[in-house]
Amino acid sequence: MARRLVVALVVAIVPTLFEVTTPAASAGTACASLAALTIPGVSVRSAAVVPAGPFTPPGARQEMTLPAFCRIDSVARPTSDSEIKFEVWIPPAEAWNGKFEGVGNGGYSGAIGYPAMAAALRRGYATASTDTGHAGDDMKFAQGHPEKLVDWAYRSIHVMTEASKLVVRDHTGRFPDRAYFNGCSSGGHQALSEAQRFPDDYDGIIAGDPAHNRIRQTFGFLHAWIVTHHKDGSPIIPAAKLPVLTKAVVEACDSLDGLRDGIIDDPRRCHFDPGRLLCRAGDDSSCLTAPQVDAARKMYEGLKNPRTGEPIFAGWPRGSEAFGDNAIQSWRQYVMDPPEPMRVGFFRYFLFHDPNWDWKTIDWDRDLAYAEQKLPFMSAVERDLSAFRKRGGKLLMYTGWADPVVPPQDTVAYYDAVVKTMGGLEKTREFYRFFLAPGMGHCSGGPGPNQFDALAALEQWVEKGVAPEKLVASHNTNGRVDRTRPLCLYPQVARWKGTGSTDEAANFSCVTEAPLNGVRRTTSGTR
Ligand SMILES: [Ca+2]
Repeated sequence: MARRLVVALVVAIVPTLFEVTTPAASAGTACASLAALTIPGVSVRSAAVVPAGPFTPPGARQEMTLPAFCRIDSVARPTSDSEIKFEVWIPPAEAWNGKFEGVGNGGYSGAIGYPAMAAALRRGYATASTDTGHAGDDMKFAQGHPEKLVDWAYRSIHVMTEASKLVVRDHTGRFPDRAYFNGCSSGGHQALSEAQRFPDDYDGIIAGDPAHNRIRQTFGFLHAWIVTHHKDGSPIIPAAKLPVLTKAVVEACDSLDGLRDGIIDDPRRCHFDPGRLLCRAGDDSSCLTAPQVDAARKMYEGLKNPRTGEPIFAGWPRGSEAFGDNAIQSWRQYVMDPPEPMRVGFFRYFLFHDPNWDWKTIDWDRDLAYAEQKLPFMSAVERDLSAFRKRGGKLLMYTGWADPVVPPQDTVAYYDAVVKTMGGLEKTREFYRFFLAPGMGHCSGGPGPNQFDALAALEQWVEKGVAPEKLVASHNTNGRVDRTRPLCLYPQVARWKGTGSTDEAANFSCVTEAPLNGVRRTTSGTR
């Protein structure tokens, strides 16, 4: 109810902001002249042609090599406390593919996604990205600024999208033929939020590893930190032991899918118990102490309501403990390494407005109910996507089965919930398709094939009506492709045909396996 009210208010506000006062351009306004463009609620700060060659975005350490484009740097202020910076990049007429791609953010953002804009531009897209209304990843931005929290949560992407289309029209003389949104992690959250809240914004949407169950995800991080840290704040499982755990998990469960390839196809079928690594005599680097075993079990188990036993948020999948050298390729970055719970700022600055709030006072029951009642706009968990379907929108979602940040079981649970709401799998697939990447980490990386062109697949679907049955993904080592594999349309899985290299996608089929037995559905959120 509260969310509906908030959305209704925004819908009421936003159209009045964007009643453009300039006449529709027919031939297009020269790039530099766009600085004088008038869009209510938006200030164009600069507009200039960037010639082909090296370009160093603001705040970036490395230069990019880009084709020529018109760069428009703007600020949108849908409320008096808003300061939503966004950039629009438009290729010259001869290079423009006639389309627009909005790109998403990571974390709590506070930064324009220049690399994603560069990728869009190189494909001929006009593109836009926003800092989501504040600078930097620190969550203090919302302390005393409730409108900035709304900007971050969903408004900035919508405002950026509407304004960008107008900027494109003014410069090129027409609105984009198609609009796509492409994001992973928080960008995946933004993607689903757009499909749910502003279905008219985009013709096609890519939601990668979506962190859209945001409130419960944050409670999940808090719980994960508490069960994996000593009272002094040091991690119970040392970083060096996480790869030991992954190695044992993969040894135990690799073959369950019929192929020993270092990849666990579906971690829900893996029931490896870390107790198998219990040290027999004293602690050493190859075994786990009893408290370490307990901490690992709780990571897999996830968060349950202590009063009712009801699952609140999924645990992390077996195989996600540590599969690479970077902290993001393990439980380290979001759970083990931080000196206090990750995203504790949610409770301090967003929910309780108390910078001294002590996580030890958390009440999983009362405080979750309070958060979902007070900040429903922070999540994007609506499962009725009728409006997006009705406007002909296409939604492509993917996630990594070894994601150590956003538990893939939660993403699966959301898709299953949408399927139920939207009239079954076949009806849902007509506009919303889901691809799971075995052995892929958070948005990329991992032992499984994790590089694929979701946008090309979505273009085919939106523009040619060819719905993707699979995405062919590649795995790279030192820049060289050493394995390709299809990512199959959920709930299908890739199975080797029995002949040919197991490193070549052509030797795999997408098949439907028997349903999981005894697998408990985890987390549903306010769905
Ligand atoms: Ca395997």
